[in-house]
Amino acid sequence: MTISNHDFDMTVRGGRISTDSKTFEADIGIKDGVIVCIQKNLPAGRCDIDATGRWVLPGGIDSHVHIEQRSGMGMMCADDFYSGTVSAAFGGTTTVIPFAAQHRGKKIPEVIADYAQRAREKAVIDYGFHLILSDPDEVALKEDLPKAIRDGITSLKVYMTYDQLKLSDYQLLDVMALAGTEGALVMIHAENYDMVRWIAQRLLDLGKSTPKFHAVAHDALTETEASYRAIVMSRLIDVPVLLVHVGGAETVDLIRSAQRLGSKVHAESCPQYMFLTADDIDLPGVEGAQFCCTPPPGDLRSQEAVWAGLKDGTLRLYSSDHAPYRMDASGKLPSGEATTFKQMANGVPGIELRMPLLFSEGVMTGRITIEEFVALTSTNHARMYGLSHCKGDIAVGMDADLALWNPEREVTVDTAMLHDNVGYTPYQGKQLRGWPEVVVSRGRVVVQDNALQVERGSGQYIPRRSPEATLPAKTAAGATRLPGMLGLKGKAWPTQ
Ligand code: DUC
Ligand code: ZN
Repeated sequence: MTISNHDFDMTVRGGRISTDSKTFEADIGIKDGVIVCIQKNLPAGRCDIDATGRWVLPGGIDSHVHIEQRSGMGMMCADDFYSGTVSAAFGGTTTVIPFAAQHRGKKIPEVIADYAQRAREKAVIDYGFHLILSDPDEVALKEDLPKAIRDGITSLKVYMTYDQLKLSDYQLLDVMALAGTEGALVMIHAENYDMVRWIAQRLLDLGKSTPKFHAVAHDALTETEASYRAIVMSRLIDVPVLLVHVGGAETVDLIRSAQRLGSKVHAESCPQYMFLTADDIDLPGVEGAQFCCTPPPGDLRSQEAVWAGLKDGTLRLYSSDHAPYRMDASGKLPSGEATTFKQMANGVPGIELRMPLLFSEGVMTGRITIEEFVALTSTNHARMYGLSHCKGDIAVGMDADLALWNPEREVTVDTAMLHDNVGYTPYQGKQLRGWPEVVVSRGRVVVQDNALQVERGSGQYIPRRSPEATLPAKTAAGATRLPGMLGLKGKAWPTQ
């Protein structure tokens, strides 16, 4: 076949392409935002990107980001849909899935419409939404959620802790059952509410209230207990669940064992559990608040467990859980120097450094392969969240979402080089090797020459399909399927 140079809006030529399964050298031809040709020696398109010496990877998908969202405690994130998506793009990410967050008493359709409008005006890369559900009442379960899921919000996030967000076990079962019927995935923040509350109260009674005690209150066992409970509930209902931001070594072991027994439990971890420890929080005064996320970073053993879990597939997703709060009264320090660990906003920024951190510390050190990197940062997210028809791969017919990495570029992390609106980074001073220098989203150059190349609002909403985990399961060879409790596995549950 002869291919004329009028055939392509864009070509990316001379690079080394990696997907989650293979690495090869070829050129990429793009038309109307979609990859239409992958082969060697393509003629240049109207826009021709020289990828010589670059690793051409699928654009990242960050499926756990808090953007322009008010926390359960009422704090507003420092990033809006513009700064959040710009920052994502500079770090090699071309799709984000932030949350539309329902606060109690708010109507779900209004919540979704509000987030959709704000994102439409500001996002520079493509996005979907998960729904945070804090009020699963009858209208939600019978009308609003089925409609939201049909409209492409195919994942629901629920909390087992936090005063304003926590669902009871009864409510969790309701949500899981609904998700099972409608083909949605339930994402779970798993921590034992009363264990955290009990430890926290004792610390406060003893006058131990500075941010470093956050890591004491949120003991890793609180995550393990709640994760176990969530897994058992998922077995009871026979519905898949996804445990988000897993940080504890025992929790990783628990998930691995449950998966080996056939439980439909999936899991995610984040940079803060691989590159930070509780020692980072142990700073004088309120300084440690910069490193406080929930669950908090653990110890070196838990870091190793997370790395091992990502490597062996126990943890399939590597997301940022970007939760941007400034070190001022708007977020981390509502009571200034007197702020207690109970008052500060929880979360760390990471949307821009998520991929560079793993590229440098994982791929360039040989801890993971480049294909594993692609799977963990992009392809698995597309599969997990119903985007694999258009995102997460370099193949003909897929959206032209690409990041061209320079594996030799050395970067010393500094807050000033980042594009978020947080004012600090927990990774300040870290030396990284490898950086995404050109980022393409749906055939548009988004980042090049260290500058943003697209307009505010040029990202698109992507309605998502049913997550792969919710489709009929293929039993892994050798896996032992647990019998459903009460002998009801696979049967329809009464809905009235
Ligand atoms: N913990 C959460 O539960 N949400 C946002 C960020 C965090 O650290
Ligand atoms: Zn969470």
